[in-house]
Amino acid sequence: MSAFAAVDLGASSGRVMLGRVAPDGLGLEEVHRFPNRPVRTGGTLHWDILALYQGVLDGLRAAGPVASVGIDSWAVDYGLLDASGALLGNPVHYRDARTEGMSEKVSAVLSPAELYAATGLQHLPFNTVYQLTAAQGTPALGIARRLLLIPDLIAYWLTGEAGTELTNASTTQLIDPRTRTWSAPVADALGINLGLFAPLRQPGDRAGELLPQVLSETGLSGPVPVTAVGSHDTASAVAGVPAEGGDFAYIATGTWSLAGLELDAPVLSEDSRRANFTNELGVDGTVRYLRNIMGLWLLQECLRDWGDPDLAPLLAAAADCPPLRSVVDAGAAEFIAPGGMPERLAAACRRTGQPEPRSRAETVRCILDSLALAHRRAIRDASRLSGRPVRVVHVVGGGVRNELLCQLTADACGLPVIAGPVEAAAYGNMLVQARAAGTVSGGLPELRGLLRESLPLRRYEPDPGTAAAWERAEAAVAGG
Ligand code: ADP
Ligand code: LRH
Repeated sequence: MSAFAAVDLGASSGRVMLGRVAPDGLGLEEVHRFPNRPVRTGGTLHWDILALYQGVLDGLRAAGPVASVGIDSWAVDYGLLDASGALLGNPVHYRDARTEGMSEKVSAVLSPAELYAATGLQHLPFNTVYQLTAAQGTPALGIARRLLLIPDLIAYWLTGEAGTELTNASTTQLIDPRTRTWSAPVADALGINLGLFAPLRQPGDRAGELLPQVLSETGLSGPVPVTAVGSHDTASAVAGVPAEGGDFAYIATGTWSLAGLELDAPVLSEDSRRANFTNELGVDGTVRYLRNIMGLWLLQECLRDWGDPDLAPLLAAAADCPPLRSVVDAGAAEFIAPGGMPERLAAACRRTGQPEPRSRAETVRCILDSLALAHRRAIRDASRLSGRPVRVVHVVGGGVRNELLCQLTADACGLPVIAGPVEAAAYGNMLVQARAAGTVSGGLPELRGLLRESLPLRRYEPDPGTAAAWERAEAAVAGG
């Protein structure tokens, strides 16, 4: 059988996609999509993990017979299990305020330079090490016997087998990107017990098979293996970039924009650390050298604040707004927390001496101009710091549907943008499964070739008439 269920849990929605490898190419059908709504209780923001798991079960039922199942999700977050394997509370959301002040606590033990040299990870206040530092002394961590990252937790419930998939493990800030295994010195220095983590798994490894109870809940007949994929959604999305050759950059645009390059080895220089580039691990021994940019979260939060108006007319109006009237730093940690986003954006404009957006359309234009500028800076910095030239930018993820964002990104980068697929993470997820099952073969170049043969992609050419304006905007940000 050549059908595969790709479970992709994003911060804004979860989906189960049915991927098929047919003689005339790859197919991907959305069989179930469900909202991912965080829940605040007792002042703490949580993931509603049981609702997500139920969404996975419903999706597997809708998918029908498959050769295997693969799971990817957002990074860094985890659930704790007690000695009986029961979940100790709902996983805490990475946007929860518990990590405030934890960077300072960690740097008192390991300087930012030492931490970067050991792990190659950009500083994000919610990296798992900071979350675990915040959790120190809590009853749950005290009695926990296992820590499972989100996709590994879902896989555990489906199969009864515990593992830690490598690409997502690399976002904990406890992995050495040179050896691609745990960094005992970092864990020891921070008092983190590596024994909590289940053994590492590589993308393509078998991760067990659906339990009898899961088979009956989903109406599937066994055996149905679960295959470890690039379980960090960004790792699967990068595997699903339909690039040709090596001189491409990618931007995975969804709730976040993850912009950077695929490399063979990490870049651990001091310049790289100062530029806040990360060396997350990718499929097939690759390194995802990238920077986190706030992404469409800025837009999602404005829409939520405005009572969820239709997006299409707002984007059309934003396209008619004056370009680059005001831009904010779309990489700034000040935008991580939820709530009051239109006012926070306006405040950032005021603080930097720029005009405030006067309408919703101008706010949207400010967001998209700011994202495009951040995309440009990330790709240029990544190219400079790694010495890798970039000829073309691939945009994948939900942002592919935002034509204005794709065009502004091409203009800002001064490079052609090839947009698609929207569901790159599900494609990367399914291709790793299909290869493990022996349905397709080859390395990433061959898998990407299959994507190029099967997918409609759209090309955006940069408008040279806008180049000077982007130069000025970049200079203003660099000087500010
Ligand atoms: P995640 O995986 O992080 O949950 P997605 O990759 O699904 O995110 O991307 C979601 C984003 O895609 C939305 O916030 C929205 O900005 C954008 N998007 C989705 N559909 C459209 C559309 N029809 N037009 C413009 N943008 C869209
Ligand atoms: C995107 C993503 C990103 C992480 C963030 C927590 O969904 O996985 O790569 O930095 O979520």
